[in-house]
Amino acid sequence: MTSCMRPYCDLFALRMLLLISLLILLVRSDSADNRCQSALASTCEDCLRRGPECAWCSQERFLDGAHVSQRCGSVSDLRVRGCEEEFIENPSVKVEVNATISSSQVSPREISIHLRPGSEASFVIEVHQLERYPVDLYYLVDVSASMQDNLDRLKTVGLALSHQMKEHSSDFRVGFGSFVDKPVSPYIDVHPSKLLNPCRDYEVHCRPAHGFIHVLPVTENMTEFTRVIQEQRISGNMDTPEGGFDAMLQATVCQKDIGWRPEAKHLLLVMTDQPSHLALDSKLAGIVVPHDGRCHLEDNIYSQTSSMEHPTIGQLAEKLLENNVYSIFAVDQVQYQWYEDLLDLIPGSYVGRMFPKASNLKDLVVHAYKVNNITFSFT
Ligand SMILES: *[C@@H]1O[C@H](CO)[C@@H](O)[C@H](O)[C@H]1NC(C)=O
Ligand SMILES: *[C@@H]1O[C@H](CO)[C@@H](O)[C@H](O)[C@H]1NC(C)=O
Ligand SMILES: [Ca+2]
Repeated sequence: MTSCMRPYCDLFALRMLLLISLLILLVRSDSADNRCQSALASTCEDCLRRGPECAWCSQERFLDGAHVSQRCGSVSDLRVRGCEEEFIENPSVKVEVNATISSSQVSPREISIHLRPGSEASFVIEVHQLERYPVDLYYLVDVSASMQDNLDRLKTVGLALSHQMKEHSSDFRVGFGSFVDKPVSPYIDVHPSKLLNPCRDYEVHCRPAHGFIHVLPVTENMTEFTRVIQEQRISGNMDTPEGGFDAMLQATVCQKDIGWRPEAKHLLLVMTDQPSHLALDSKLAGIVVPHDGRCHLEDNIYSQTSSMEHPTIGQLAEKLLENNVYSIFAVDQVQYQWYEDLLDLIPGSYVGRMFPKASNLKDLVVHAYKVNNITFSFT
């Protein structure tokens, strides 16, 4: 019975096809709009989270008087409803790799990612651990009076450490800087006779307190290192905590002065027998300007020590990360716990107990270096 002539059959089939496609189209756009408009989105972020097909119209007088959720919809829907192209917010997910910066250890070195709220992106990072990595080690030493023994031993220990590190590093360099505390009352005794020699009462000649002095830029010349250590003299101040974080921040951000090499691993070795002052401590001395996180070295001396607060731990951690500096706290047994509590707050840091006269300093640093190599962290 069904006798249709071929041309009509074809036409019928074509019509059916068109109808079905149209239906599919309708269903699809319908479900897209449903997704964008179900449970009224009241902000752009809300709307974009609904799904990759949802966009937001930010045009000022869009559908005057309509509920704000009407601004959310598929791009085509928004166009139809009269939203001008430039007001349709529909950011896409983009991962861009900057291939112009290359490195033998990590590739790519720079990735920029644009995400929309609620979306994901993935990328691959290749890490090649060089076996014998160039290493820069900066000794940041608390030279308050109680550190005399450690300082005395540092030149021999420093040499031994340097020899040992040559087994692990193709190119090992060291630098040196010292710190005490903010040289203002009440941290130091400001009696004129004590300013120049804070240790007068003990009939010892020592040098004035200072926030941070950068003494030796990172070098491979160990003779120079030894000479510099020999010249160091201790200092004195009044209260127990010292200005460690203040000095650490300078040593971290003053890249050029310190001489941190971009391709080397940066180790900041903090030797102290006391905890550090914290950000707000300096209010006691009337110092109320928050630390700005920048380098302030003038003639290798930290110039803002008496005018800026100590950095916060968060600020310090951020700067360490930003500059790829790993801190190693070599601290007195008594203060170990204080520094151990910092480990969670300062990623990539390490704390070790320093035995009297810094006798185990070599092992401590080598161990820190090895641990650090395994838990290679990146941001
Ligand atoms: C890639 O990095 C280089 C060096 O930092 C920079 O000059 C360049 O503009 C970057 N290119 C892109 C596409 O970000
Ligand atoms: C290393 O330092 C010493 C003294 O500090 C200096 O005499 C010597 O020339 C330096 N060596 C090199 C290779 O620079
Ligand atoms: Ca102090």
